[in-house]
Formats: sequence, C-alpha cells, structure tokens
Amino acid sequence: MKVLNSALLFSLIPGVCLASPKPKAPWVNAARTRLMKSSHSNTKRYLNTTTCAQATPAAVSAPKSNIWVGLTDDEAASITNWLFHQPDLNLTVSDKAGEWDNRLLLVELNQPNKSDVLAYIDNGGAPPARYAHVILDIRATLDPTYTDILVGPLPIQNGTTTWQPLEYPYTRKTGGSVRNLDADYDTMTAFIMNITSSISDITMNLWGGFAKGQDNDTLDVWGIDPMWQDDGKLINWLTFWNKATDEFDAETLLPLGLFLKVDVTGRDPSKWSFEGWLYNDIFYPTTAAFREAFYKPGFVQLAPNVEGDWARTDRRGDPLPLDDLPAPIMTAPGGSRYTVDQEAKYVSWMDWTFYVAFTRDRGLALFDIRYRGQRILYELGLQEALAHYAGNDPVQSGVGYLDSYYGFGPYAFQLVPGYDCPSYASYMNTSFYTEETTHTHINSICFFEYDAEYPMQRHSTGDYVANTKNVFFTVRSVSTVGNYDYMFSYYFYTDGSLKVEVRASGYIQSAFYANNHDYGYHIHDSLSGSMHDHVLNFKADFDIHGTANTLQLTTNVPVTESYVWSDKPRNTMKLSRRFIESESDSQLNWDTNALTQYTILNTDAVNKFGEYRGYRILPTSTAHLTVQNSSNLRNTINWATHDLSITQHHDTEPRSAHPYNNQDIHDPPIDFAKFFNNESLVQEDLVVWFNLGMHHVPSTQDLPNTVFTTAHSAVHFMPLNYFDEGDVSRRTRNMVRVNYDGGEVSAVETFGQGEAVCSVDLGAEGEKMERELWGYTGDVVIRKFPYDPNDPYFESDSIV
Ligand SMILES: *[C@@H]1O[C@H](CO)[C@@H](O)[C@H](O)[C@H]1NC(C)=O
Ligand SMILES: *[C@@H]1O[C@H](CO)[C@@H](O)[C@H](O)[C@H]1NC(C)=O
Ligand SMILES: *[C@@H]1O[C@H](CO)[C@@H](O)[C@H](O)[C@H]1NC(C)=O
Ligand SMILES: *[C@@H]1O[C@H](CO)[C@@H](O)[C@H](O)[C@H]1NC(C)=O
Ligand SMILES: *[C@@H]1O[C@H](CO)[C@@H](O)[C@H](O)[C@H]1NC(C)=O
Ligand SMILES: *[C@@H]1O[C@H](CO)[C@@H](O)[C@H](O)[C@H]1NC(C)=O
Ligand SMILES: *[C@@H]1O[C@H](CO)[C@@H](O)[C@H](O)[C@H]1NC(C)=O
Ligand SMILES: *[C@@H]1O[C@H](CO)[C@@H](O)[C@H](O)[C@H]1NC(C)=O
Ligand SMILES: *[C@@H]1O[C@H](CO)[C@@H](O)[C@H](O)[C@H]1NC(C)=O
Ligand SMILES: [Cu+2]
Repeated sequence: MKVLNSALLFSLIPGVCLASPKPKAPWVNAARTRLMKSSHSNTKRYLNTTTCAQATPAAVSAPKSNIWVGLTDDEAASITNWLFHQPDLNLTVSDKAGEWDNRLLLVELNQPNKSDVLAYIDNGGAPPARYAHVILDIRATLDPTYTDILVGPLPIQNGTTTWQPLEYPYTRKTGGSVRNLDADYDTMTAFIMNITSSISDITMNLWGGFAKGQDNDTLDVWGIDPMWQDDGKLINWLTFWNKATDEFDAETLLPLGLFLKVDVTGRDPSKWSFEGWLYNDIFYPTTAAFREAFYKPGFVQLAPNVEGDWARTDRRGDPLPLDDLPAPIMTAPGGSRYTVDQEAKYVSWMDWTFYVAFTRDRGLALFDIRYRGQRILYELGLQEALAHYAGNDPVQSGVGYLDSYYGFGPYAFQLVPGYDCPSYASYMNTSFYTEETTHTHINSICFFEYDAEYPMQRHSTGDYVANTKNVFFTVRSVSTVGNYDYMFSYYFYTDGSLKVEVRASGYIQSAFYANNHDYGYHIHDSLSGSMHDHVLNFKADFDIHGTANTLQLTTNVPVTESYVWSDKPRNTMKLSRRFIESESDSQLNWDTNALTQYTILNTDAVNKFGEYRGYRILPTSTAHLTVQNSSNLRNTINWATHDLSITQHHDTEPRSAHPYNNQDIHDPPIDFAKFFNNESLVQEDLVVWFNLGMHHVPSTQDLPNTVFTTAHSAVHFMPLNYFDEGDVSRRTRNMVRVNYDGGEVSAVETFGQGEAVCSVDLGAEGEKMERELWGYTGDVVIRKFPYDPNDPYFESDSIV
C-alpha cells in the first residue's frame, strides 16, 4: 500500500475512482439522506488505495498482416543500397550532392492496389507483392525533374529486382516525371542575397539591419510559393521579414513591406534578372530608381513590425482567478479499454477495428475500418492541404501553399503528453525516409478514450431519468508544416458513427498592413492578418456491405400539398430522393440550410424495413476554396472547388494530389479534374473526396497564435438505416437509469458497469507526466546508406 504524505492528499481525494453503485445497495437507496451527512465517512469507506490499472493497451494479433504499413529498416536499407548500385540512376549521396547531381529523395512502400488487397483481406488470397515507391531528384541535366519510380518486387534480389517509371497513379503520362523548379535553390538564394545586400544602406536606414546571407543578418527574405509559371517564365516575388530575436518562431508576424521581383527562368544564373522593387504600392524598375526616390525629401517611410511579447506564446498578463489550483483532468482507472498490435499497427476499440498507415506526403491514414467485422471504409486519410492567400502585395497574392510538397510525415512531431493527448494515452511511432536516413518520430500518433462533456443520450420523465455516457475513441497526429500546426483527429463513437476533424494553431503568415485593408484586419503596429482559405482534401473510400455503393441525396423540400383528409391544400414539406448517377454530376456542395442528406448506401443491402443500409456524410463545419481558377495554382487544386466529389474507384486514381503538383501548375502530375469522365456511380465502388477547411481572416485573436477552439473543421459519418437493431450505443454498459417517486429513489440500474475500485495518485501522475516531458526526445534517425542500424542519433528538423 502506498503511503501518501499530507501534501499529496489533496490530489488523492479527487482521484478516488467511482465505486459504481450497485442496485439495491443500501447507500444508493438512501442517496438523498447520505448527501445531507458529512461526506467524510463515505469517502473513507470507498477509498481503496490500490493503484488503478496501467494505460498500456493489451496486445492483440491483427487478423491479417498490415500491407499498408511502411518498409522495415532493413528493406529501406537494401532498396537504397540497390538503387545506389544502378548505374543508369547515377545517384550521389545527399550530403555530397550539389545542384547538378542526382539524388534519392524518397524510399517508401508503394500503396498496393485495392483490387489485389481485397483478394487478400476478403477472399483469402495471397498478400499482394510489395513494391517500393521511390522519388528521384534528377538534376544532372539541363531539364531537371522529380521522377517517381517503382522498385520491386521486394525483397531486393540482385538479378530479379527491377525499376520502372511509376506512371499509373498519375493523370499526367510523362514517365512519372515532372519538372523540378527547385534544382537551383541555393544559387537562387545567393542571387537574391546579392540583390538585397546591394541596398543594405536602405535596409539599415529603414530597419537597422540587412540581408546579405551572413550569419549576423537580422533580416530574412522569402516570398511566393509556388513561383509564377506563366508564359514560359519562372518569376519569383520576395519580401523582407525581421528575424525573431529569440527562439520564438515569430518571423511570419514580422513583414517589412519591401518587395522584389526576379526572373529566374532556366538553369543559367547569368540569364537571370532583377526586375524591380515595390514599396508602399510604388513600383521601382531598378535599384537606382528606388535609391534615388528613397533619398529624396518626402519619401514616406513606413513603420516596421518588431518582435515583442505580443508575438511570443509564453504566459503573460494578470493571472486568472483561481488558476493556481490544479485543473480537472481525465483518468482511465480501468487502463486501456482497447487493444493494439504494435507491429501490424492494428487497433481495436469496442466494435471498431482498423489498420494504421503513415506516408511522407500525407502522414496518418486509416485502412480497413470495420464495425463489428463489417468494413465501412477501405481507406480514410488526408490527401492535400491548401493555404491560399490573397493581398494587395505580390507576395501575399502569390502564396498558395500545397503542404504535401513539404509533407505531413516529416513534420508529424512527437506529441506532448497531457497536452496533445491525455496523460493515459498510448502511442505509436512513425517513420519517414530522407537523405539516406530513416527518421522516427517517437510517440507521434496517440490513441485514447475520452468521456465527452455531454452524454450520448438522456431522457427524463416524472418517474425515471435515463442517461448514457458518450465515451469515444480518438486517433490523433499533429503536423507542424512551417508556421502552422494541423491537428488531425479521427473519432470513433459507440453509436457506430465516426468523425474526421482538423484543428489549426501555430503562427499565422501575416501581411504588411499598408494598402492591404481589403485583404485583412489591422491587427498590430504595421500588421495585417492576411486573409486566406485553408482547404484540406480527404479520401474516404466507403465500402457499405461490399464495394457496390451509390450516393443518395435526400432533400427536405417545401411544398403545397393536397390531402384527402383536408379540404384546402396545405403548405408543408416532404422528402425528395435522388441518386447521383455519374461523374458528370458528382462534384457537390453542401446544401444551404442543411436541407440535403448525403448518404453512401448499398441498394442491394436493404434493412429489414426495406430501407437501404448506408452511412450519411454530415458536415459540421467545412469550407471549399473562394478563389476561382487560381492564378497561383491553376490545375493543381481542382479538388478544392467543391465540398465533396464522388468518383468511381480505380487503382489508377489512388490520390487526388501529387506532392510535386506545384512544379507545373498548368499540367500537374495529378489533375483531379481528369477523374471526372462520366463513369457510372450507381452500385459501383465509390470514393468520396471531401474537403475540410476554414476561411481564415486573422484578427487580434490570432496573436500570438491561432487557437484550436475556433480554427476547426469536421465531417461526421453516421449510420443511416444501417443497423436493424436501432442505435447500437444501447450496448454500452456506461449508462444509468434512476427510478424515483415522491422524493424516493426506487432503483438505480447501472447495467453491470465495471467497478474501478482504486485510487489515482495524481501527485505521482503529475510526476510521471513531468518525467515524460523531460523525456521529450524528438526524432530518432538511422542511417541507411551506409546502413548503420546500431548507431541511432537524435535530430528533429522543422521547416523554419
Ligand atoms: C481494493 O480493490 C482491489 C481491486 O478491486 C481489491 O482486490 C482489494 O481487496 C480492495 N482493498 C480494499 C482495502 O478494499
Ligand atoms: C552522372 O552525374 C554526374 C554528376 O553527378 C554528371 O557529371 C555525369 O555526367 C552523369 N553521368 C551520366 C552518364 O549522365
Ligand atoms: C546486391 O549487390 C550489392 C552490390 O554488389 C551488394 O551490396 C548487396 O549485398 C547485394 N544484395 C543481395 C541481396 O545480394
Ligand atoms: C553574387 O555576387 C558575387 C560577387 O559579386 C558573384 O561572384 C556571384 O556570382 C553572384 N552570385 C549570383 C548567383 O549571382
Ligand atoms: C557581420 O559579420 C561580418 C562577417 O561575417 C562582419 O564583417 C560585420 O562587421 C558584421 N556586422 C555586424 C553589424 O555585426
Ligand atoms: C518508438 O521508438 C523508440 C526509439 O526508437 C523505441 O524505444 C520505442 O520502443 C518505439 N515504440 C514503439 C511502440 O515501437
Ligand atoms: C483558367 O484561366 C486560364 C488563363 O486565363 C484559362 O486559360 C483557363 O481556361 C481557365 N480555366 C478554367 C477552368 O476556367
Ligand atoms: C496497379 O493497378 C494498375 C492499374 O490496373 C496497374 O497498372 C499496376 O501495374 C498495378 N500495380 C501493381 C504494383 O500491381
Ligand atoms: C454520360 O453517360 C451517359 C450514359 O452512358 C450518356 O447518356 C451521356 O450522354 C453521357 N454524358 C456525357 C456528358 O458524356
Ligand atoms: Cu489560417
């Protein structure tokens, strides 16, 4: 028995776990009287200092191997070694590679074709052959490319392994290659630093600093993404930013309002040109013209944005009342009520099961999501995230981040215990390949149950009250792509529904305030909260009782209707049902006033009342793109134009976006619009591509960071006539019925809830959490070429 000193007692008492009332227990019948007595004796009576169960979930064996999970370390090392021995690839190791050397960017598992996978997971066939998806950075040429190739079958065998261009998953058929606009990034940076240092007299005068490419630069220079790609040219617009003066990542809040334009077309820097300066909405085509104007009397100097506590996230301001007391926390007294196969990355909670996968470009995805053994979704995961800005200045106007270019995998950092996920959560590691190494993000996916702060169900009468807890299961990862933090959560509920949610936090990218009034609010000294749209595309490959599915739209319509029982027509409403027949009619927006239900159903699977079994897609807060035919992004974002788009599944259309779509905005590797060719959607294998998003017009509320509370978007999938038995949450024991009459309780029915008779030592929990925070290590790296599995080291790389 644990001896607790009095200092810890405060934390022990609130942690006495619920001793579930048994019906007919004498103290239950006397509930009202008991409350009037001192609660001391009762507390003592039910205090049991056995510590509660540990959170580590029980191990389970996945029914099938996880064929979506990544490569093993040994596989990645052998593939890398094999690739470096292919003379035709002519690869140079990353840390020796210059701008004119070919590099190996990615070695990852190629996602197997669904048709092959179903033969394995549903029909007892052999697991599909494994292939590696490899991306090459081909730069030893005047026309550099990013090239996708397929290597296999695995395991590598000298003599039988081959590589071939990977083309089938892309709409553009150019041997898996797209041009590479980044090959000369270092030279371009030097070229720009030459220009910006040429005006260091002006930057010293304006802001007391310079950007010369030296270690003591206090200014930074960066700009649009992607570069303008019109008329066969490559144009870059950049702007000056104050660097943060401490470790806080405040730079995107410190724009300075001076812009420059360069033409960096082609690989020959001697042909590149400087095209002009822009300051306070006045364009100067040459440095001489700008300098002359600058030193003339009457030149208007605009105040800079300077870092301060306003841009730092640490605590400041008067403490909140009573905030020195510890905040409520959730505990899991029974330990984890779910099981995990860590090797197969297979999870089961209540009646739900699924496999977890993780890729460099898209991060977390779930496969073969089943409820009570029946598949609901074959695949559920992020495809791409767009942040499309606008502004009076060319930099904000030119920014349209496609984040899979940077990747959600590389920036899915270790989660913070007790903050990103409750202290009792359990975790999985994730890995991604870069520069002949594999980086492992420790504890980067978390799993936990939580009790919603509202019940699943309740009902009161004068005789009884019935109430059911809403205990749900969460799978979560967070990717910090540059200034922004996206939290992705998949929620599973006992009513058979599930929810996909994204929340956004981190630093906004802001604009210089001058002349930007139509594109944002004035939020600090010279700062505009630059307006932008977030649109995040997800793939939901539903399989409702098999792959043959149909989308039904059921709409409430106002009508004037005559009835035999009424002598006058009546103004009322009724249901109108229709099916989406083909891909010529399958790019849809959520109906106004939420009038339409969108349901993926199977017309061959009717329930016992003759209705089609289905899952309804219910938006809770979403957005699609405001900008039409974006000048920045053209055909790269044809998935962002609607709330949801439905296509017939093809092994050749596994993803809506390619990480290098932004390298050729007019003819990207995956042009989503090309998926729509009037194919039938009636009782076919359907894929729903839906968007989460936010129209974000930052206000002072976004300083120093955007907050997760309101930067939020979600879609819920709910069973619709799917279960004959009604709401399946009736099966949980976590409910109560209290019968009462005339001030007396006659029954408290708790349905055999587990009795967690134990104490949570919150003092020790707090110590454990602090220990875990001190153990926050960041990523572990293992070198693959040369393969060095026994010498891991710690290194975490962020974009900024
Ligand atoms: C405390 O709970 C444990 C587990 O339910 C039980 O085995 C033990 O007897 C209890 N101890 C006391 C003092 O009630
Ligand atoms: C291989 O790459 C190097 C640069 O790393 C280049 O100089 C050479 O010409 C290339 N060889 C072939 C055959 O393309
Ligand atoms: C294949 O050949 C390479 C280079 O000769 C060698 O390093 C590697 O060990 C061989 N792999 C196998 C599986 O034989
Ligand atoms: C930058 O300037 C230096 C010195 O004038 C020159 O040697 C170099 O070639 C320039 N770099 C570029 C990329 O223009
Ligand atoms: C910045 O560093 C350079 C050398 O890298 C040095 O010559 C210069 O004096 C420094 N400037 C300032 C303002 O510290
Ligand atoms: C995660 O990675 C760390 C470091 O390599 C390792 O110690 C730990 O066992 C891994 N966790 C799981 C669940 O595999
Ligand atoms: C988008 O704009 C470009 C340039 O004006 C035009 O060529 C193209 O047809 C437009 N596309 C659409 C779908 O409107
Ligand atoms: C996947 O399916 C496509 C389209 O049928 C086919 O071209 C490709 O070879 C298949 N890939 C593998 C690895 O079998
Ligand atoms: C789409 O297909 C249907 C059925 O095959 C056909 O009747 C219709 O004309 C097609 N529409 C277009 C726009 O091609
Ligand atoms: Cu935003």
